[in-house]
Amino acid sequence: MRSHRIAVIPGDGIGQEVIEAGKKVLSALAEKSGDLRFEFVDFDWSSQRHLEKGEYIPAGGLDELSRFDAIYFGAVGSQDVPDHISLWELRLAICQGFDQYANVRPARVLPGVNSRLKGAEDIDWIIVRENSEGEYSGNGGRVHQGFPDEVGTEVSVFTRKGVERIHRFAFQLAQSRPRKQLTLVTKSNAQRYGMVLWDEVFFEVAKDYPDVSIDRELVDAVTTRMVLKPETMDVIVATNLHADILSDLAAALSGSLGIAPTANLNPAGTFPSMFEPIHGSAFDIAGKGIANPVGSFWTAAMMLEHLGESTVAERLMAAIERLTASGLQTKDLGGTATTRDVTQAICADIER
Ligand code: GGG
Repeated sequence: MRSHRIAVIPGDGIGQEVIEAGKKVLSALAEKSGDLRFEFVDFDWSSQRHLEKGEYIPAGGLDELSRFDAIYFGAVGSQDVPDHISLWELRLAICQGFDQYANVRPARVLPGVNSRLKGAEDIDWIIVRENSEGEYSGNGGRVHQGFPDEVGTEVSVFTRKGVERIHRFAFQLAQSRPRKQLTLVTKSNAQRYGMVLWDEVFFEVAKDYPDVSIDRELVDAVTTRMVLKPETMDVIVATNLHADILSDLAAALSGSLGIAPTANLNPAGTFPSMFEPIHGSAFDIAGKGIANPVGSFWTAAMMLEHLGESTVAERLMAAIERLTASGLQTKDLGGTATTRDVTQAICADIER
């Protein structure tokens, strides 16, 4: 019997609904396999907990989490807590605490999904987001708060180590794909220090991967290329902030933010990696039972792949594609199905 210990942090809003759905799907896969077991341990780390106890993660919480094989995360964000507090105290505390420096975001149009973008069937991208530093270094401050001469600074920090390791990761990922193509995205015309370091290190690292074809874009220009020439791109590497924005665009072009998955990887394996749908807590639709759980299913497939369960991951991806192709879709995709309808349908497919 193969067994995996999974820490489950549904978090806020629809995170709770889609992760519950994802657990059902993982349990159905384990049941069907017969020789696979998941041990789920639920953590109530959320904005609700912060409001009640003054903390998202209890003392010793990260130590406890470090003993799991993987983390299955929902979403963070609440109307009752400022976003910069919820994000930093939960999601970023885990990503940065566990050095999950490689954030991997695939985008493609699943069968049956109407993307509205002409040529969207050519979207087959993986966006690699630097996930540990840059614009998310937490470096800055405010003085003279509330006065007319108030100042706020937000300093991006790019280290050679941080830049080199994400480029190497992106090159190796590109190398593993049929097209072996990697696009570097920066804004080095306007930002002449950290972004130039990004460019320079990229071209140094490129010498070690001669089989990968490379090109380079400014972040503003790449948005038009993503919309107008989606077929010309494969793997894209960008900074923490740029890739966050580009991956939301990629998800929308592929049909819906509700579909897209993310892996926050600690490639060295010294800490667990964390898997989450890219969407946030979407509190406008939370509690209505209409959230699209497909992003959490695809996320589960990425987690299975990471856990060495490639065959089960493939089985799940095939079931996801049959599900979307069947036309049973939630509101974000133009359908009327509920989270429960979609979850029951995929579980029934897996159990068949
Ligand atoms: N599941 C992803 C999530 O909860 N995201 C919340 C969010 O606001 N993220 C912003 C960011 O990661 O930059």
